[in-house]
Amino acid sequence: MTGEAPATGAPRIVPVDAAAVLGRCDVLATFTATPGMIDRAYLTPEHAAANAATAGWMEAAGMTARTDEAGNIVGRYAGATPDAPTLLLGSHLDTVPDAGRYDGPLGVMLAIAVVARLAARGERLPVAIEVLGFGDEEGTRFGATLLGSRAVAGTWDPRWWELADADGVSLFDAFHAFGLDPSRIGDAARDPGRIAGYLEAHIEQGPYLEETGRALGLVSAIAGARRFELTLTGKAGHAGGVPMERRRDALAGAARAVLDIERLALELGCVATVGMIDVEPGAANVIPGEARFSLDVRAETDERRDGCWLAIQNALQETCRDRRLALAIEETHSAPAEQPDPRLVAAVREGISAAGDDDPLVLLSKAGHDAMAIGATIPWAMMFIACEGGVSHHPDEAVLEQDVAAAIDAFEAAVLAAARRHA
Ligand code: HGY
Ligand code: MN
Ligand code: MN
Repeated sequence: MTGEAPATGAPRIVPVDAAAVLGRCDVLATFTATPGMIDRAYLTPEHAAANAATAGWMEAAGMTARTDEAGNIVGRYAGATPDAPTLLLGSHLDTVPDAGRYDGPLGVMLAIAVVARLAARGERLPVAIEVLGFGDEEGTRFGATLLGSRAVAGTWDPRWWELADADGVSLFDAFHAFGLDPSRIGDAARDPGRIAGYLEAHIEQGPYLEETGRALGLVSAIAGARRFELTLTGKAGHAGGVPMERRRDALAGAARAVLDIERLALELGCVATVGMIDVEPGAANVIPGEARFSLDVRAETDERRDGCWLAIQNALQETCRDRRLALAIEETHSAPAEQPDPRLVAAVREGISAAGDDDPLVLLSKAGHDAMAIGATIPWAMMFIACEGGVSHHPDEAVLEQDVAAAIDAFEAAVLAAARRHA
């Protein structure tokens, strides 16, 4: 690693401490579509505001900042030589509705804090560093998830252009409205041969680090998720006139399906969630003719997940037979379970050890992350930070400042270790 006096007249780079990292997550929380809650979706004005604020923090850390062809914000800190490969760091800036303020943004702010430390001491590494603030990890606007990181991984699917949001705006039109050119999406893809790897820091979104008194943890794998839109169709009718035994009530069928899904997930060691449901025609005095609901199924292995999905399908067909309903299935997302790169895991382990934990907890992530999309073409590893009560996807999401301070130290050491190993 070389030291390099900052050019005369260049602004002095100031390191960023845990309090500043948390303060920046608070600033990002103000960029929301819905006053009173954190709600920031892909390619929206609040996404643009988050990108702009993040670009400012990237530049203050000695990086150049740009918006890439998929709407991700990218900060670059050059390496010791112009032909140095690039180490990617990052996480996402979008949120679920009524989100917490750390799921995603904390990882981006930690990465910027690490670069600010390097720049403050004029240190250049054998790798360039790029910090990525991905625009669409949650997938809440268009249904497909990980769009920003999939563009960077080079796995963009042109069928996504027809995806539309709740207002009928297509992804294609949303790109134009955000100032992006859909025809250039391929330029967001990185050449894996020029990339040293990808490291992501993220809150655990589970209870185990806090329960074992640890600040940081290692990710052993990311569970693969499959998501569906399921539609049960019966027959709408008069809430008074139709005898109970003659009804084909789609919502009653969906209610049985939700409980079957919960039971099968518990029996088969998976996680399965019905997060959304819509009923047609949706009147108090009309028997529901149609119930449309989401299903998210995950497990440690794709085999176990797919076995659970098969069992759920069988239960749904039985309900349809019993209640004279019809079932339609649309798969809206599928991502395989992903394993990290052992060399980068060793670098993260070294980083956590530098922060004082020589025997870090190793955890399966049942939450999805951008790393699973990046992992299609680029080696990756992740570091978890404890979050209070494991709470996430909820405004009560919280972290301890001391854990964030440990995370900055650990992530900096992990970056240095990854750079050294790559060299
Ligand atoms: O759904 C997930 O696991 C992630 O938070 N998008
Ligand atoms: Mn996340
Ligand atoms: Mn999330």
